[in-house]
Amino acid sequence: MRLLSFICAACFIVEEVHAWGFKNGVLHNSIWLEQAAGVYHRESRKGRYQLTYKEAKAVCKYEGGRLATYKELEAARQIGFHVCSAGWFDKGRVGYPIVKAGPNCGFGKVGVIDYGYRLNKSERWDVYCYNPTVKECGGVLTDQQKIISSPGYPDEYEDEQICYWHIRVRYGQKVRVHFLDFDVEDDTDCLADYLEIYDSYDDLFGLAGRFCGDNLPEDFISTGNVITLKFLSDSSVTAPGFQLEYTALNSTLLSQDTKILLP
Ligand SMILES: [Ca+2]
Repeated sequence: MRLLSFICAACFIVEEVHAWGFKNGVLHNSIWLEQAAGVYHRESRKGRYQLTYKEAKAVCKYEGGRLATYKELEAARQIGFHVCSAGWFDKGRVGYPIVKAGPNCGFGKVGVIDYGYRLNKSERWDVYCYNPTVKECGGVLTDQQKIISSPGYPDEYEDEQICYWHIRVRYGQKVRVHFLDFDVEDDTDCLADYLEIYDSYDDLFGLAGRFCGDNLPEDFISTGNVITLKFLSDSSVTAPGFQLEYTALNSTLLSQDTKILLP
């Protein structure tokens, strides 16, 4: 009987492993990783496919990393890193990691879809960076709706973090940010730790608010289809951080209302 129980338990484990393992060479997993094994994807703050090779290198360096090598990209892919955007990687090569074959991405293939070494380094693509110590935060988000948390949430974030989330929804839509939880080191003028919202795709223009403390900020609605969130923590005192949800709003109804109001 004990043996039978053991066998059944073993069957169960095999099934579990199977559900999350490779099936026909494809990682059977419904959640694709946004970063893995120190590799992550970035696009220009101007949008998709805007980086020359030189600019791509600068993006990785700015965050303390460097361009990923083919081997690093493939190692990340093997544990679930899946991105449908071609980017520069080491030595002027361009490609992207595909875990699950699909009709709209990767020509139905699985693997690092490799465009090879580009002769023209002025071509514009995204980039794949490598930084094994990178804090898990930030990224380029194009989903219609998503919950974003400070790194480690609901545990306290660490000192000296900087995260940028570039959010881009469809042209003609707006982005609504709704705060679910907020507790960031309190400080006059929020100069120590803060979350900033920019009504633009970078942190140069359109600062819409800087937040710290434990008051839940009000909802924010963008004027266009892009926003940037910047979270920064200084070298001492941490807190549980924040959680917020952004949603893409169709502004069609809104503009129809506006038209009615116009003379
Ligand atoms: Ca702090």
